[in-house]
Amino acid sequence: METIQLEVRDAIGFVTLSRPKALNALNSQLLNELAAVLGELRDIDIHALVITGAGERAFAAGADIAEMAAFSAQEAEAFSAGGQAVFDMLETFPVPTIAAVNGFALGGGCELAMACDLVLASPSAVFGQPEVKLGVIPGFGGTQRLARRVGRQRALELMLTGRNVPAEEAVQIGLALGIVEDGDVVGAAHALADRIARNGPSALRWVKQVVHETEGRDANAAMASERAHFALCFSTADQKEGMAAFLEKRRAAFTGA
Ligand code: CO8
Repeated sequence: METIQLEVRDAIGFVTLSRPKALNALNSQLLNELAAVLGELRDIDIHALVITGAGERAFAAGADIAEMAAFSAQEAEAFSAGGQAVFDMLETFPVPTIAAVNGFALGGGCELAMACDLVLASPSAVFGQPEVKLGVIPGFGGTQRLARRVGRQRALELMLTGRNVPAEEAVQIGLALGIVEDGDVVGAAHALADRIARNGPSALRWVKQVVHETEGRDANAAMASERAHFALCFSTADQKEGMAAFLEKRRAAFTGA
């Protein structure tokens, strides 16, 4: 792979977007390679996935403007569909995903971060959906995911002005979970992934599944899904172990069974 680096360490997948000379802009090659890596990682037993950008300056400064500049409407639709499909793969990835945002996360870069479950930011991180400045709109899920994160009015303000959002504001409005003051966002993501991985694996998978699958569904259907998955937990050995460990005042030893 030329544009994606993958490392698996401590049962965590670390995916690095790697086109640092173009501030890790998302071109077709990178999106295809990201899809291939996510496909490979689905078959590996990992606890979590961390995504970051190579270099000091950017997570990803957007979809690749040089590639898009001469697109026809049909090519634009295909590019948008491809990006949406990869980000959907990420959003529904079976284990928790963490974006470690180490600089610019603009346009498609911000959309990529929002397709992850949790977003950690370095103090220098800058978010935004500046597409309107280029005469286009977000095309990799931003019109949907930004409103879900920050609410409709704030999302519209950000997409209509295209302005940059510094890390501190990103946390205030719920776009990012927190700022990693020493700047080691990948280290902080690793620590967060380890903390999450102490919990029951099936419970983790089902929390994520219920939250995502019930989005936009009516309240009764959503509650029914929560109930069904809650019940499913009681067919696992991990539920018995987790509750026994609590009652015996010891730490649970989950096996994923
Ligand atoms: N695409 C391609 N190349 C880029 C991009 C990008 N998005 N961003 C930066 N680069 C390149 C620059 O062209 C430059 O290359 P070179 O050295 O060859 O001239 C290199 O990266 C370094 O960038 P700068 O010199 O501009 O660095 P600065 O520190 O001066 O500025 C910025 C950094 C502010 C991040 C600036 O590069 C910038 O504004 N970039 C574009 C940000 C942007 O508008 N992103 C949104 C793109 S649109 C989008 O993402 C839509 C997604 C949905 C698509 C749907 C499809 C149809």
